[in-house]
Formats: sequence, C-alpha cells, structure tokens
Amino acid sequence: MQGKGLWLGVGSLVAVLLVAGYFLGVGREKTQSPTGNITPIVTPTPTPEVIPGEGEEDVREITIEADEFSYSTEEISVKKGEKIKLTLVNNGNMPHDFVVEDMNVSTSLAGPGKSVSVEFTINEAGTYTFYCSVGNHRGLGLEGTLEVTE
Ligand SMILES: [Cu+2]
Repeated sequence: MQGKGLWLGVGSLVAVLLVAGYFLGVGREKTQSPTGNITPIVTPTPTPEVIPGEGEEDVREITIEADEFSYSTEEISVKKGEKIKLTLVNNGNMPHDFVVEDMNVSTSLAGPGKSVSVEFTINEAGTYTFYCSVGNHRGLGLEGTLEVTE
C-alpha cells in the first residue's frame, strides 16, 4: 500500500534524524569538555574603575534607631528625587524594620543589636508615613513621618 509505505518512510526519516541529532549532540559535548591537557580559557573579570567621590557623593545617609516602641526620629525630611540610604539600628530586644507606607520601600528585619539599610528615592513630594511592620509595633509607637519636599 502506498499510504503504509509513506508512513514507513516518514518513520525511518524521523529515526535517522533522531540518531543524527544524538550523535551531533554527543559530538558537541565532546568538543566542549576539556580532555585533560586543555586549559580552559579564563577571561579575567575586569576590575570596576572606581572614580573617587562619584556615585557616593549624591547619596544621603540617614540613620534611625528603633527600640520598644519608638524611633529615635519621628520626622525625617528629604528632598524629592534625592537618593537616600537609610540605616535602621535596632537598639531594642525585638526585631524591627523600617517601611515607608505604600512606597515599596522597606528594610529587611533587623534583629536586636543589628542594623539594616535600604536605598530609595521618592520622586513625588508629599508626606509619607514610615513604620515597623512587625506585629503591632506600629500601633505601639514605631511610626513616624517622612516629609518629601520639592
Ligand atoms: Cu518593630
């Protein structure tokens, strides 16, 4: 039958392709794996050029301390578009963090005696609220105001 022959033909063609693919794949693997005395070429990682002052000078560093249950500063004022690196120092006995409400800005949790940092820039002037997201710490007093001025 013609139909059967065609299908057999297609079948063996697929088989040939599979076998060829297998060998091509093996061949490729062989050329890639070093055979002992081939030293892999290691491209040296370029040392990033550090221009003194550049990138550092326009980051404003702010440090705020937290304990049970208050921040050392209840009002932080920054400028719109200003790059801020905020460090939270936890002087308390519980974990605390620093979150700016609705702004997707938050540090990770700082355990007792630890500090954590977050870098952020707020591009819209306004009054924002920061707080600790642990338990009811916000309600207990770990809350403050972030003023972003023009
Ligand atoms: Cu807390």
